[in-house]
Amino acid sequence: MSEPIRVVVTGAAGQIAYSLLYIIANGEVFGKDQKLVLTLLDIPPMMGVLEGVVMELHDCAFPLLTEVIPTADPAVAFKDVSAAFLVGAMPRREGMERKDLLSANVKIFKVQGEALNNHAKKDVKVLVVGNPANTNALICSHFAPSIPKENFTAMTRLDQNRARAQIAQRLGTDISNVKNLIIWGNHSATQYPDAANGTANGKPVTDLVEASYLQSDFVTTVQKRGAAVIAARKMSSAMSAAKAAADHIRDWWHGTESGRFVSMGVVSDGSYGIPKDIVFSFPVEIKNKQWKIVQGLKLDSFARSKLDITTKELLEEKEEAMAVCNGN
Ligand code: NAX
Repeated sequence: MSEPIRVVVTGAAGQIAYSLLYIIANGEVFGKDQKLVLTLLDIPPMMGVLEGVVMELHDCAFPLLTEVIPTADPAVAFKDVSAAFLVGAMPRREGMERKDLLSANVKIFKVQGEALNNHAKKDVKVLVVGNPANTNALICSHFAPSIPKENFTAMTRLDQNRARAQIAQRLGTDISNVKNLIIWGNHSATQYPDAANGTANGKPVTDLVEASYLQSDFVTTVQKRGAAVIAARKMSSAMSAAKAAADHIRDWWHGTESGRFVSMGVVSDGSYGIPKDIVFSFPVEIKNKQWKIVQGLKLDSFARSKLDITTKELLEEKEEAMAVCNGN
């Protein structure tokens, strides 16, 4: 058994965290021999609910969980953390403009970026789940200049998992046989789910599934899957979001097997002609806790037009977010 590492989950009294905390504390992210101290951040009105979550974590009797620290203070939550799941965010309320939501969340992620900068380990791995996830990750990194910007990522793994599930169901094959579907761009309805490099049972997905489906219903089903879950469940995706967050950090921590890539929102380095310094979902491979954007994949004119749309949205979000930060 190694020394415990500290891991923070924000929005810890919320519905995604309720599923996520079980997966983390059960050793499915950092390994079955890695002891953990969990710090749980939420806002002051949620401290009572959070106390109930803490009771349940104790009652699960997880062998790896050495301590649980609930708090409303970012300085306590982020102290010496090696990994941060930033799930908590302001939800969109009825009548709220996209701009209002962005503005509320920029303020939250500014505070949390500063707290990471001042209190976390310098090699902390940060995953932003709270929406708008890509731009929140960018803001967080901006306010944590002492931490490498490669350490800030946004979650598009749920979209990737949704894409894999769609293809596996269509082909009637086991999901573990479906690989390398890519999510490009923003975690929003402009994302581009791309099957051009995907394989199923070692064969190109494009040889197995009609192009007309891959370019229309497949794309829109994945883009709108979150809304479909809300319409059915009357609540947003939580179990699947928690599983995806765990997948994202587990792969970052332990690496990806050769030839398999995963989608992550990362700070663009200009690959594939995407402007630098926006958080954009790319296919990545991971070794020694470092991700690398997979290079040399072909993008046809259809794919390029989709990437342009999602890029434009991310540039607009960045501009709005920076205006909020600068008090404009
Ligand atoms: P809930 O509303 O159930 O929980 C959010 C929790 O965050 C609440 O307990 C709230 O008090 C807390 N919170 C608010 N402000 C906070 C702050 N400043 N510090 C700490 N905690 C704070 O939402 P849930 O369903 O858990 O979703 C959380 C976020 O994930 C939302 O922003 C949602 O839009 C986003 N999602 C992102 C997904 C992705 O793929 N990137 C998919 C799932 C999900 O929709």
